[in-house]
Amino acid sequence: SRPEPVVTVALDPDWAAGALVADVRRGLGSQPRTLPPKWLYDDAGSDLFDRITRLPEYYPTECERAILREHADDIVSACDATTVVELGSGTSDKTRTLLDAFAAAGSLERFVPVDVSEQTLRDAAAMLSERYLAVRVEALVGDFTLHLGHLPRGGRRLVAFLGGTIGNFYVEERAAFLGALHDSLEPGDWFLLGTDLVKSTDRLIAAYDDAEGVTAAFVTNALHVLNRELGADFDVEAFSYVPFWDPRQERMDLRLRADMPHRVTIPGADLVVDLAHGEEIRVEISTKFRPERLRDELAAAGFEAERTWTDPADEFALTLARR
Ligand code: AVJ
Repeated sequence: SRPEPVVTVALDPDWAAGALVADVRRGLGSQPRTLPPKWLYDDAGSDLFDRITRLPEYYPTECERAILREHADDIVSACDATTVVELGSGTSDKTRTLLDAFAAAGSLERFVPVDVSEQTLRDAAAMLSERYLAVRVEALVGDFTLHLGHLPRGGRRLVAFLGGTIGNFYVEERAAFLGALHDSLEPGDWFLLGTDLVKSTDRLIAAYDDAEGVTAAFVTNALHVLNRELGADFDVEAFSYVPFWDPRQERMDLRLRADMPHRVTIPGADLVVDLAHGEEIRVEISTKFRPERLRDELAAAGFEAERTWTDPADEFALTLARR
């Protein structure tokens, strides 16, 4: 008989709709105007992000993949995990390299992919349970900023948070996330974190302002999401994409700028926003890290960084930490 993945739904779609309204009211209703990046990943946004990962300028995906190819066996032998959890797993594409290494060592009992997109998760879970016949797949439909308390217990767990997604958080959100993760784990559990590293400004700008304009389309999709989900009337053409490097905070700051004065009505959020000519909405930040600072932040949250692997050009890092 075919193995069947178990899928638990922690995310309530009605609640998610309410959270979008709250985020829009909070972020667009005050200055500086912001929108949280998590709403960028509807179907169109997920496709655009997928295209970003294949752009020649966007190095993080390929760097992280190279580290996993080179060091998956080291990761498996450095930790004694029997359960692998992946936060924001999507198609679990890169993770397969890691799971293959665990499976080859015969030590993996369970894989827990966690993602907000139920259909993507169901498809990935079905594929994975066929690929790893000896592994129980227990998928969790959830938001990794809210539902860490729903992670299955027992066994020794390794939580993987890849892709540099932690760079989307503001400093205080990062501390809150690491603290919540610490609370949801047991002493001896493991955390594998992917982070993009500080590097030359030119290289960073190129990665977030690609020649084909895919990143601009991805960020602009935020306005399409609000038009569709909340009946907003953003004139999407009236905005330009403005990516820049913030050297003080060491992060990319990705914004949309109104090219003319623009009144936007957002009925679903019961909000009218008057944007001045040149006014900007910050849609995403992407923080870049320095290894020593990362170790300090992990330590402050109760994790001890035990190993760090980078790609040959030191562009991206995978850090293995212990709770
Ligand atoms: C998925 C958050 C890691 O910050 O590099 C890519 C998202 N935004 N290009 C990143 C993104 C614009 C990406 N993360």
